Amino acid sequence: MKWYIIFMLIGFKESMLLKRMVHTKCRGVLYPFSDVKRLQIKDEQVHWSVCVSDYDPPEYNSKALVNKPWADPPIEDKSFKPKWNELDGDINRKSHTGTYRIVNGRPLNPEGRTGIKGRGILGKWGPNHAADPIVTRWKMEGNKKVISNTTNLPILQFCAIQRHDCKQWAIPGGMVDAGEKVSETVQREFREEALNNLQVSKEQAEADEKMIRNFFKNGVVIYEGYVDDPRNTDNAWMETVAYNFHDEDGSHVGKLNLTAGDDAQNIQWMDIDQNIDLYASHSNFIKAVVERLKSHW
Ligand code: RP5
Repeated sequence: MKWYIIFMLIGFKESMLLKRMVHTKCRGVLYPFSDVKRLQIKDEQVHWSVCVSDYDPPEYNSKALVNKPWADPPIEDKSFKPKWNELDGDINRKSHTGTYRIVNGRPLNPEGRTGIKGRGILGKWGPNHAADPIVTRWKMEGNKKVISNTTNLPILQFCAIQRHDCKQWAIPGGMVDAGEKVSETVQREFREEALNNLQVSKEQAEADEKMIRNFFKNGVVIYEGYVDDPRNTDNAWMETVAYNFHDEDGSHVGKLNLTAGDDAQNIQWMDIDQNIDLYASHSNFIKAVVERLKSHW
């Protein structure tokens, strides 16, 4: 075989591997907020295309979901007739990843096995849709951008919240409400989690409100798809649309004093580099923003 064909094949295999990176955060030993142990599987056993003949994970359906108006009924409920892979009334059961399979009446996680069946603590069977606002500004010293000594590139900051539930730092995202547009969710979640109780005068609040509404008109979609979220199961999983809202001169949302609210315990403008350790697959979304804005990583 000619040498260039060998190189092409190696390159092709590598790019396939990158695309098929397996989920890991939803394969931890214990399912979040429970004492249910996930069945431990190897990376090479994750995809459904690989036969694992004795795969029989435990089932977990949190009792906290019973009679919650935003949650689906139990899957065996005779009155529950979901329209999989479709817009089901106000509920979006379509996946950003394409058509997911239904096996024995249950939707199958498109990214493969997680070592647990049921829907855990997720409200919906199948995809659970969220939206993530990545609000960024440049790190400044006086009126100069701070440049990294290692990469010679400007350092970017994003609005990070510390989640109440697991204490991990994250993008201030949240679930898309039934019938809500994703573009509305990103703004609502940011307001609830990052702009709670701004202590300003009535006049200032009115001016800020106008500025915030305009600022959120200019989002760029950075990612649409599956989230490697610790709550995922074989039959229920998180998906998101992540938007970047960038404040180039720091005179818009970048100038506001952030205050944690709702699901957030702490909040900060966090410096971005390759060591950031965030909830679920949020670091991957941040990396996409870094590439977009050509900043330090
Ligand atoms: C993640 O969970 C999404 O990326 C989003 O940030 C978040 C939504 O869930 P809650 O914060 O509402 O629990 O998968």
